[in-house]
Amino acid sequence: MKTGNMILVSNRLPTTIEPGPDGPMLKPSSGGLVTALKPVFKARKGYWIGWLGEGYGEEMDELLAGSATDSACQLVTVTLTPGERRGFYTGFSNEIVWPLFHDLQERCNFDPTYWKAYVSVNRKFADAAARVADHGSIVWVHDYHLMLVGEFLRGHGVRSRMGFFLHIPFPPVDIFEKLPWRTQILRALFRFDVIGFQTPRDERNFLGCVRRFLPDVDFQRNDGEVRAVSDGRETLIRNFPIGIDFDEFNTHAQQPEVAARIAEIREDMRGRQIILGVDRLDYTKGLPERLRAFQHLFATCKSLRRQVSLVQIVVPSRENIPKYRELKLETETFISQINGQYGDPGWMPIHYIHRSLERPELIALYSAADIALITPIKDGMNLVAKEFCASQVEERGVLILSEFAGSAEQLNNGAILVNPYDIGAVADALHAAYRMDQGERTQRMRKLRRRVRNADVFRWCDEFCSYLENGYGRAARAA
Ligand code: GDG
Repeated sequence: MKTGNMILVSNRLPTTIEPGPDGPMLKPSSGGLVTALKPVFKARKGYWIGWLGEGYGEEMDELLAGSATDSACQLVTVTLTPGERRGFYTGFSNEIVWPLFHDLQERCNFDPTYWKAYVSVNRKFADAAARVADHGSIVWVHDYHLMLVGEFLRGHGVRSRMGFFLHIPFPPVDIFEKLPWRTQILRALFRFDVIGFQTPRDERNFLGCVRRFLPDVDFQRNDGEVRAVSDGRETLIRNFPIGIDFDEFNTHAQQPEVAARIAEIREDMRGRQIILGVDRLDYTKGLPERLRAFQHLFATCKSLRRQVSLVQIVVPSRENIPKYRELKLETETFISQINGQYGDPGWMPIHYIHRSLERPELIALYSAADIALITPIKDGMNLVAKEFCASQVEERGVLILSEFAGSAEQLNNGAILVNPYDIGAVADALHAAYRMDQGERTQRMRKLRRRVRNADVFRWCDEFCSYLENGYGRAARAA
């Protein structure tokens, strides 16, 4: 192996295996992490280590090699037994860390067998990374599924520079302290050279937890950078808000076929304003709260009936987890209730789409929308908010954004920020957005687009990798 390779480690690979009519087939994975990393790793050499999906056998390797031809990155699969997958993924990752880190402790199931599975699967990922690592490689581990990988890699004697980025929020002390394995996880994270978070709030929460549970760690603060020393090893802790490939959305939205599709969508909606929601089916995305606000809007403001429609795209997610199946049923029941209550033959209040759309169709909807309604009850960043802005080439859409999304920190200047639990305030924001004149819409959207363009995914990657490779950021490197 040549030196200088990037080894990226994440739970999922950018490609997933699924049963097809003629046997297993490969399809692109969904979700924010893969969307963010794909453009970055097209341009880099190295390895991407992850799980391919159920039903993987070695006969898939040839198919897999073909699927990676647009990237210089080689895909390496980690195979997991159904039991490992249940304990590590469904259990520890999605029944403990995901709800806890989104402040939903009442949804956690602190089953000790989940921890055992988490430890052993993290070791498996580390074993796979150790097989391809040498002293020149840099290792970048992603997200909450793999917080122990750094510790196991060091155990293998890997001395490469290693970084960890958390895509979801990091909770405050009084929530994190509920985790029975809190100390082991914090300790393991300090085996990395760089630990990255989405926002200053997450960074602050993490530092608060470290102070409380690892009192032996020393901190030095210099020019806004925090360096911590634990067991003689220095770790940089910093926030790196993730971005999107702005140019891709911006350019795509101007293609003639997308423009034609935008015109069709507008005609189908017969001049009504389009309110757009795009979410993975997940209880953190605030769908029931959003629907309640929408219902409240029609109940309190009759004049808006027949003037707006919500197009709600819900991408299937974690379908084998009972809580997610319950949420699907709850969402669908609520939508049909609202449509039944207010709709008539010429007007459907909510158009519900439960599938993943092709990218061009998604971009056409982002561009055609008059209002984007993005109201997670908590979210690490939320890329949909940024993709909406990048696709708004006519600068006519209004962004209504939850103040609990990481992206609110960067987009507060042009978006209307709302508390998603305050259904009256969300309904008021919808009303204000509906009535907003073109001048104000343009002014706000221009600010938002500038912000999203200037902090794109390439800059995020560059900044993180600069700290990872050199120990300092781009500004210091340029000086
Ligand atoms: C995690 C964190 C953080 C959605 N519908 C379709 C579709 N999508 C794509 C979007 C977007 C992605 O899925 C969703 O990303 P988000 O950031 O909104 O949310 P998570 O999946 O929860 O991501 C999140 C992110 O990681 C990155 O760090 O922002 O906070 O939870 O890219 O475009 N894609 C296609 N069709 C659809 O119908 N093709």
